[in-house]
Amino acid sequence: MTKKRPLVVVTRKLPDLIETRMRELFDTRLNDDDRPMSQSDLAEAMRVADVLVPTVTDRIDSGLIAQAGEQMKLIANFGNGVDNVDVTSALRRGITVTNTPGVLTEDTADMTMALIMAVARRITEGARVVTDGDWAGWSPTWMLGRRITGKRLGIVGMGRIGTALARRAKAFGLSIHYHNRRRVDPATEEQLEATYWDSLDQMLARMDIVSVNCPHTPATYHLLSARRLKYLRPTAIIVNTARGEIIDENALTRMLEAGEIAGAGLDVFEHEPAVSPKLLKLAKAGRVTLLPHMGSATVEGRIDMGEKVIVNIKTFMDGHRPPDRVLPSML
Ligand code: 8YV
Repeated sequence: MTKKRPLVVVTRKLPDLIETRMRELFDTRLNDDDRPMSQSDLAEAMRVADVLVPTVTDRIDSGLIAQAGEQMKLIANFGNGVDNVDVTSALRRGITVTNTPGVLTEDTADMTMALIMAVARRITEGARVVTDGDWAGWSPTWMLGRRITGKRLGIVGMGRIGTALARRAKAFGLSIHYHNRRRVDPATEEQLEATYWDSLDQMLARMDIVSVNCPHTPATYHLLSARRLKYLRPTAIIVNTARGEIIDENALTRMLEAGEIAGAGLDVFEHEPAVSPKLLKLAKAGRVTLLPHMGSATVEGRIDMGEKVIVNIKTFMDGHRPPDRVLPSML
């Protein structure tokens, strides 16, 4: 007798290569038109599926998990961050959760560096002047940004992505500072010539550039609160390629409007995909660069993420512990 193939529901369109492989391995239900599923679509999927493959655009909360059918056993998140999934409720209900770590580190670090450059050197602003046909010619005092080399970069969250950013930033001549729950190993610190700050407040007060690279968890929600953001220097810029919820976006916007901070580069927002009109206005004025959550958006990265999802499902279905199991203690 052949073993029944698991029913795998994938909530968004994935690369063709991944979808083809999934169809070969599992009884797979795909989302060809890529429209985000509603909460009731997700509830229905969880009632019938053995495995759900959600993305950052799906909110798998305790209410949904409570409605899951008995057969639902695995949430194989297509993404590194799992703040879209209530991991504790899932585990309590006997559902394993996995993610896709490691394969989007370099791409996200690249995009973080790109945002630092974009804001400091006014790249999006300059590109717009030319594209709009508004360039009247070169001038020695026009379109001046700020030099990167020799400045201090403060990395909030020195995990995989933070470390990959530090390597890049060092090559650009930035001095590396970081705040993390735990100090990184001495060899890495030495290699990066990185300075550890136990106090985030004190680090913020001394940086030229701050980059947010920690996961979004209950402990990091509004880690950069209105109170903390006040420590930033008026010449400082801040970039965020992690999660919008880590920064108090309203407080940051108010400071940008008041000129209490020089600029921001944001790839993520507190209420994605909504972006506040005030931030849009600041972007039009050239003070901030805004991107649509594309930090890990490369062809190679998405395929690697899909392959991780497949390995996690396959391993789990074969009765073993999946390589990228997420536990609440990791959050
Ligand atoms: C992904 C991300 O595109 O993996 C993450 O945590 O933030 C993104 O880069 C997204 O999560 C896919 O679900």
